Amino acid sequence: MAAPKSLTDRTPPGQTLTTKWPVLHYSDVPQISRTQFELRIFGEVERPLQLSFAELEALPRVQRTSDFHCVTTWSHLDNAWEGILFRTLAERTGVKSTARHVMAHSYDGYYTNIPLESLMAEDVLVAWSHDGQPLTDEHGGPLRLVVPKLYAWKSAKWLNGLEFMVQDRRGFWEERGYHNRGEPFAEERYSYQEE
Ligand SMILES: Nc1nc2c(c(=O)[nH]1)N[C@H]1C(S)=C(S)[C@@H](COP(=O)(O)O)O[C@H]1N2
Ligand SMILES: [Mo]
Repeated sequence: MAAPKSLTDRTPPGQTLTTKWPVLHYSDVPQISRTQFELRIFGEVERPLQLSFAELEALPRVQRTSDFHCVTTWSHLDNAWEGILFRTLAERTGVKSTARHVMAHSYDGYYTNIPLESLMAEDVLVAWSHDGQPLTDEHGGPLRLVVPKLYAWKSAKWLNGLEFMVQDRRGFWEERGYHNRGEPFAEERYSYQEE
């Protein structure tokens, strides 16, 4: 078995570890109950879906532990998430072969773009629980996206839409000077670094 990675190896360049879990977002915290909640899956798909929270919970659930890196330089390691693999949702909706990108949409009006390929990884999920507790409102409850291998601004809180796209479009922070891809270990922080 491979030796476990050291904390140093798990900390991307320019990041500092924190044991607290900071709360960070742009606008006010939307208060969405599980009964109000709805996830729309649309765009370049065979069967657009509109899932209630109960319908989501009925899908095969998974647990994944992963690290979280915010571009403002804090990292929070070993987050235990529970939810549904993005890949499971992609299979249910039937992604058209022309789709290459996804825009995640949130209840607060936030949106962020991610390459479809990055979302199909085994560690990407839509999560409703963190460290054994239901996600709090401030951390994105009822449901958030978790994309551990990209900076945390791609992990949309208060998720309510997944839009599959042929052409890429930039999200909220990607339009405001942040990198279109955002890989922490490559330190892809700002759009001026894009080739
Ligand atoms: N809907 C929404 N999701 C969002 C944001 C936001 O402003 N709105 N901020 C992002 C940023 S910059 C970070 S670092 C993480 C922070 O997640 P946390 O507050 O749970 O630590 O959420 C991301 N997801
Ligand atoms: Mo962030």
